[in-house]
Amino acid sequence: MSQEDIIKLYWLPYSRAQRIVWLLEELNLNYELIKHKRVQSVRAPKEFENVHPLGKSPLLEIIKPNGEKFTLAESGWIVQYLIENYDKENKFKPETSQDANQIGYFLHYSEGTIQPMLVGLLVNHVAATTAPFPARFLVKPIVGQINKGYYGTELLKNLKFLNNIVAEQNKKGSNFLVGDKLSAADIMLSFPILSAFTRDDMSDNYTSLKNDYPELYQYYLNLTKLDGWKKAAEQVKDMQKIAIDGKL
Ligand SMILES: N[C@@H](CCC(=O)N[C@@H](CS)C(=O)NCC(=O)O)C(=O)O
Repeated sequence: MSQEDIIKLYWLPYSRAQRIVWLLEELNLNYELIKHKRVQSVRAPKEFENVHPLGKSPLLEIIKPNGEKFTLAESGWIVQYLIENYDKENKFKPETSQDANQIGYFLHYSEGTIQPMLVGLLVNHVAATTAPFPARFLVKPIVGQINKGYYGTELLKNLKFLNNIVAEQNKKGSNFLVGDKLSAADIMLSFPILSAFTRDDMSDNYTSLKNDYPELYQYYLNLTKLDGWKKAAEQVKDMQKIAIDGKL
């Protein structure tokens, strides 16, 4: 496919941006990957604020042949935009209107519902592990209660929900979340699902996720066997460890 637009992706290690690398590979697009290390262990560098005021990752810049430039933020919107504008072979076109509805739901569900639970757990984990010495004894049980009463419990509810969907899909012979092919739903949800399985440590006593949600875990391992996933992993292997063919 001839591609006239210049596409630049601003990327951070272990971030939501990896799913955009994966989509760019699936769409067979040429792109420039601007990789930055995180600063203060988790934050994006200040330079990202020159691209978008909130300075998060992923950020995408599209430069048209006439010089017109678009800056795209929010991974759900970036995924939607790339598919709407560059999926010339209709690889990601839903087969039915039911599938379109379900994919649209997951595009928003990913950042709107499941991801905030993981962010809550991460913030609480940082609070519990970085509080100064005497306060730590107080902070730890408090955040433990918050996780038990909300973030952890809600995360488990969401993982059960997804596990049930994958189990139903498996019965129909599909390894994907919607229909029988890779969709924007798989691309978007790969990040929270991967985060849940690879960072069990954050969720206190919820360490048996792989055993409790086996279909979802196998689904995640299957994603790491796809060619597009592997090509995307190749692009970033100098800066992050990433599972390929089910192995880290
Ligand atoms: N809802 C946004 C979230 C973006 C976001 O928070 N990205 C993280 C990386 S996964 C980030 O840039 N963190 C560094 C920081 O906040 O300084 C999206 O889906 O793109």
